[in-house]
Amino acid sequence: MRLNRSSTRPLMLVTALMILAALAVLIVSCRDNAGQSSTGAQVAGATEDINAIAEARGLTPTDIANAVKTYTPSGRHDEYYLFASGGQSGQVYVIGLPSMRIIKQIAVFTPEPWQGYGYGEQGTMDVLAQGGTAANGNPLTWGDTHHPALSETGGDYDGQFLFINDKANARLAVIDLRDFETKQLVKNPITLSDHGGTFSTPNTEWIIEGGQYAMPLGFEYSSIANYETDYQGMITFWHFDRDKGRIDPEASFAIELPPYWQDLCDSGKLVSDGWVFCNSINTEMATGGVELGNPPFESGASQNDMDLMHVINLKKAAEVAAAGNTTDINNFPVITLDTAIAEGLLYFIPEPKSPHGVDVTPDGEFIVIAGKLDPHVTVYSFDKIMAAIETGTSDTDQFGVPILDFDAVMEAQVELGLGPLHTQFDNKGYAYTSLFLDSAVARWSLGGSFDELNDDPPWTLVTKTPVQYNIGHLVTAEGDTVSPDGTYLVSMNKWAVDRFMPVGPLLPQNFQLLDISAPGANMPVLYDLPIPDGEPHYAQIIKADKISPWDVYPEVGWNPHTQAVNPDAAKQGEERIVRDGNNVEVYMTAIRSHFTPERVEIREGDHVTWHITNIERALDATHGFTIPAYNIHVSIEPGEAVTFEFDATQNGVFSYYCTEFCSALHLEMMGYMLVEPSDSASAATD
Ligand code: K7E
Ligand code: CUA
Repeated sequence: MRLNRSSTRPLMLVTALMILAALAVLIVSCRDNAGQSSTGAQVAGATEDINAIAEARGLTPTDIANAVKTYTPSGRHDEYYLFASGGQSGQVYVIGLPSMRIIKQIAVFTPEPWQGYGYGEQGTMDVLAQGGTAANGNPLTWGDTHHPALSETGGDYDGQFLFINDKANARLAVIDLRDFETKQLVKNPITLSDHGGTFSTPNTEWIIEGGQYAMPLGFEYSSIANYETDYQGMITFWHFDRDKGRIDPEASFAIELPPYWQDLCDSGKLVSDGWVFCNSINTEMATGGVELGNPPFESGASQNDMDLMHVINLKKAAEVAAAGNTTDINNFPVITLDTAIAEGLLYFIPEPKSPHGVDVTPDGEFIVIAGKLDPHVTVYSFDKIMAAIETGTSDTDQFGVPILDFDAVMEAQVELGLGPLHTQFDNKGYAYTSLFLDSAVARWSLGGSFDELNDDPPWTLVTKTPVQYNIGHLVTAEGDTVSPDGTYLVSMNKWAVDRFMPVGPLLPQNFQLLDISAPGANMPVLYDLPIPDGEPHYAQIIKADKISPWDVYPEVGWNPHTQAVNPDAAKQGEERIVRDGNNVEVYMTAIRSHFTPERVEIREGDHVTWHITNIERALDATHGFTIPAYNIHVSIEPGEAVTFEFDATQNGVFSYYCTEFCSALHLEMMGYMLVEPSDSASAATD
């Protein structure tokens, strides 16, 4: 082998691969022969250096292959964006694949100082206020984010918007992917906890928010002794207005459901477009009370061999809601359970056993349920469900909801292992299911039109890859669309245990990247990424070229909350301080390396409205702004105009300054706010 160092780029790549192949052999032989390598003489000096590094670091040939699959040189961009829920952080993470580099955290339900989210800037204060207040009247300042959903066009991610739910408070958020900022929070008006959200219909007309723990809809008190009569489940369909980039609560509605605990949902697509599938747990309607001698929830809610998958005719339900055939609860239109039954909007299908995930295959034909207390996945056929609805059934639950015959609609059951939770898909006719108790990812083959895509017989377990440890969700590239990619899978593990250096009793979560590009039994783990900020649940992965965010805001004076120029924004050359009685308005601009004005003189007791426009047009020329002691911090990105308000309650001298190291003279980018004491102020007026 001859290495040509002046070769062209493709040649260099070939050379590099040859080096790696040689290296793999070399390391094995090094280990066998205690450093006496027979192939070592054949490769050039640089390669021996690599070999020495690998040796010193104890890297195996597999490690090196994995490194080459994920290593992303400085300056090179990733192939995919992964959007992950941030769990208890209430935020969303943005991660590049295959490098697994965390690129951004998007502030959603929780104030975030760097982005100036919830520290005075009016737009973000308004967004957080939309999320409602806590029981003590204070703002809610966290969320338990679970399931992000990218907007879709024709069943494919279109890269325009991202939605995510807050399970703790039954809220949704809308994030605009032009600037990766949260634009809207919506509080569910009839229930307190959600879990089955967010899921998008194939053209994002509807964002699905399923509930979780049954309660009296509308939050009114009722004794738990009245559980079966006064407590309800629900599913809410939020209408998304794509032109406005906002959920339109006026055009949204909910359906009342029995007080089972509805868990996850998925939207139909292609053949099943217009239908929605949600599973449920606790069809036993256990109400707990272990302290009174009752069975505890975890066993009380796990008695039945079958729970009930909810099959909902969304298309028809939307017509029923539009026709006004609803009841208002807290001024929100709700289709009652009786109406849902009478109009044929709701059917049940038995599903084993305390299931967790429900996932629709890319062709829309099959619905996969994973029962966490059953070692199988159960697959239902949409065709058969439609036929069974057509035939009709006399079987109902105690609330009168028709139950379809399990055998008539079940297509297949595949035994995978212990604790199956969630399922994703690829482009080779495989499905991937997380096995929580086995701590593994199972690859299994689909039937139907997917059968021809691989050599494995339909509906069979193909292989399992162990993951570290106790996987919850998994996500494949473009995995919820009509055309998944089949390149990468990320295993979202609940426990890290020994994977990272110790950091005390609270350990990070562990995201693991798997290469699923080869068929059959080959499905290696490539990389571990610790997540230090909450327990993410679900994520979605989209091709990088589908996302085209703005470099800088389109025009100077931009208001990100209206996505338009704010006519009242401070303008260069028109900076000023205007007083009207006790109201003071400050019009300020920011550019490297000064604020104009640099002195703001006001009086104690003034109400201050302060506008700042970043008049920069250069990429990444962000300025931050803080007034110490007033808990004000804003981030002003190029072109952005921000406004914040406060009462000048504390007199004294306040040095405001830029908080982003923006230039060599960044430390000089400051000014003084002088707040004259009120007694001397009145003295001055006299
Ligand atoms: Cu954690 Cu989707 Cu909320 Cu399963 S859910 S793990
Ligand atoms: Cu602007 Cu530092």
